[in-house]
Amino acid sequence: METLGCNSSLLLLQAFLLFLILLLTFSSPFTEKHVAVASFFSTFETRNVRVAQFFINASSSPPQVSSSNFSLATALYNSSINKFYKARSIRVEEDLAQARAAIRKAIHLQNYTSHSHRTETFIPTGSIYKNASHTEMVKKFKVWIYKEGEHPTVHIGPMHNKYAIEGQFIDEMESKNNPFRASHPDEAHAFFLSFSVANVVQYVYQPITTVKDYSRDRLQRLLTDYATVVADKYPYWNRSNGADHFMVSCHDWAPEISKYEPELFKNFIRVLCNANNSEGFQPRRDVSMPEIYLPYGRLGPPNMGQTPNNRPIFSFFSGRPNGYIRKLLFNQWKDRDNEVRVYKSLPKGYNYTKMMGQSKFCLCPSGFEVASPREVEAIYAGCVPVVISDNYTLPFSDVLNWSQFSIQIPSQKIPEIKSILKAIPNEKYLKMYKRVNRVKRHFVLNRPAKPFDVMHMVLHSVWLRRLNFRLATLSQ
Ligand SMILES: *[C@@H]1O[C@H](CO)[C@@H](O)[C@H](O)[C@H]1NC(C)=O
Ligand SMILES: *[C@@H]1O[C@H](CO)[C@@H](O)[C@H](O)[C@H]1NC(C)=O
Ligand SMILES: *[C@@H]1O[C@H](CO)[C@@H](O)[C@H](O)[C@H]1NC(C)=O
Ligand SMILES: *[C@@H]1O[C@H](CO)[C@@H](O)[C@H](O)[C@H]1NC(C)=O
Ligand SMILES: *[C@@H]1O[C@H](CO)[C@@H](O)[C@H](O)[C@H]1NC(C)=O
Ligand SMILES: *[C@@H]1O[C@H](CO)[C@@H](O)[C@H](O)[C@H]1NC(C)=O
Ligand SMILES: *[C@@H]1O[C@H](CO)[C@@H](O)[C@H](O)[C@H]1NC(C)=O
Ligand SMILES: *[C@@H]1O[C@H](CO)[C@@H](O)[C@H](O)[C@H]1NC(C)=O
Ligand SMILES: *[C@@H]1O[C@H](CO)[C@@H](O)[C@H](O)[C@H]1NC(C)=O
Ligand SMILES: CC(=O)N[C@H]1CO[C@H](CO)[C@@H](O)[C@@H]1O
Repeated sequence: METLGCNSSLLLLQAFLLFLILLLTFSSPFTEKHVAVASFFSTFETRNVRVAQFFINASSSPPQVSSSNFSLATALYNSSINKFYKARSIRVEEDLAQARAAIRKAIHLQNYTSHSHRTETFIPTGSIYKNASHTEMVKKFKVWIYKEGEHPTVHIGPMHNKYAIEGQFIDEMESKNNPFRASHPDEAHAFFLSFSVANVVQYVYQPITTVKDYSRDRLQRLLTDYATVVADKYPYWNRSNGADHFMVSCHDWAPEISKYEPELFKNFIRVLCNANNSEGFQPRRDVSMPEIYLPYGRLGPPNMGQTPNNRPIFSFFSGRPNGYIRKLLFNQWKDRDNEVRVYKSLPKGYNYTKMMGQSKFCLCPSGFEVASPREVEAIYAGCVPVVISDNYTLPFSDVLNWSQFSIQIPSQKIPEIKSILKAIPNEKYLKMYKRVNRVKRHFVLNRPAKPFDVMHMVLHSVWLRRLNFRLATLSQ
């Protein structure tokens, strides 16, 4: 599972530098010099206005800053100590300005490769992709990891089972060889709080004896303390109001982490598996990350995907009836239909991974939370994911157009699953099947990380959000 058809030369960072900016649907967005940031990724406009309003020349966006907004910027200018911070920020902003310019230029020229003869290089063009720039990220992006705090709640997380991506990401970031790691915070474009929600729950919340012990306050206070410590000790949090700071968590409780101090965390980027829009997930600020189930000692399941005409099962699901969506699914489909095969547990002798590899469509209903490892399992198995959820922001949807390689069905349409899937012409299914195989690389976990894999995709989502605003110091 470590490599998916990438040969090792491809993995060289150098090759990656040649990668293009790709995107496909570029319209030419960069018309005005100063407002360029705001229009850069137009999906983030609201955030610009709210967060970064004094950071950019916002003459073309409606100014709507809350009353606390200007005080920090003004304080930075007026304090002589902060002149140093200003100089540092200018350097960081110059880097980012160059990256934006390079992206604009590539889009303008429609030139997505630096060396067009390097044909082995993966070029993410085509309708699956929306817009992104990995090239500039790999060249420039530097992340500072705060060193404060101790194991097991900080700097380490779960490496296996359903929250594995949380610990794997932390471990990758903390690794000495991580090329994105800044050697000094002054050169960083973003700041990582290497805090593990899953580990807090595992180590701080023991023993759980009464319902009261589930209360989220301890978790919320720990993160608040951590953020307060780094904001007191260093200038970086205040410089951006937390907008260039992020954390990563796959735990079910993570969406609630910032509720204790909403003001402190209002710009903070939360990279979450549980990207439930009804639970405070904000697609323009936060990042949706896939949940990946990792057994011990493996970076993913074996590849058992069959060719399209070797898939006798039309659609398939097996799992526990957790959460309201699966209850609806079971009521409607369990043991009812040979083409919508829904199991609570597989009969003896059936192999889950193998069955996914033999299915055309894999149902991926939300469980106790919106995210489920099934999207990724389906993609690994070359099975078109059928995402059954409400208010779920799918992973990397800034960049990947999920409609091209998956079917999305809201819970009210569960009774129509069969008719929806049956209405898909075989030609269209074959296209989706191919695209599933093309996007697979973005969901594969490699250690160390490799170009365009899931780790790079997570970082890239943070990079896009960081490109989208400027620090105060450059605007005057
Ligand atoms: C990026 O995608 C958004 C939404 O699809 C689009 O509105 C915007 O123009 C695109 N920007 C670039 C740089 O292609
Ligand atoms: C901000 O934009 C306006 C209108 O585009 C322009 O007149 C003004 O010079 C810009 N200010 C700065 C500081 O660039
Ligand atoms: C510094 O503060 C004074 C008043 O406190 C204000 O008039 C001035 O505009 C501030 N300077 C900057 C650069 O913000
Ligand atoms: C794209 O840019 C690279 C480097 O700037 C250049 O070598 C190459 O010729 C360009 N390709 C096209 C098609 O313009
Ligand atoms: C950042 O702001 C907080 C709240 O205003 C303040 O307590 C803290 O001292 C500031 N940090 C620095 C480094 O000035
Ligand atoms: C959540 O999904 C339901 C059902 O699709 C929809 O009615 C509701 O408006 C959504 N809520 C939000 C906040 O998006
Ligand atoms: C399914 O079969 C594969 C290949 O033989 C094996 O690696 C995997 O562990 C099996 N899965 C289960 C759930 O038994
Ligand atoms: C998403 O959040 C809403 C609001 O908290 C909740 O009612 C809903 O059950 C959540 N969705 C899932 C699948 O857990
Ligand atoms: C995504 O794909 C769908 C289905 O093919 C298409 O209708 C839609 O316009 C695409 N969205 C973007 C932003 O490219
Ligand atoms: C101090 C300050 O300038 N606050 C501004 C923040 O944003 C609000 C809403 O737009 C303005 O009315 C305030 O003047």
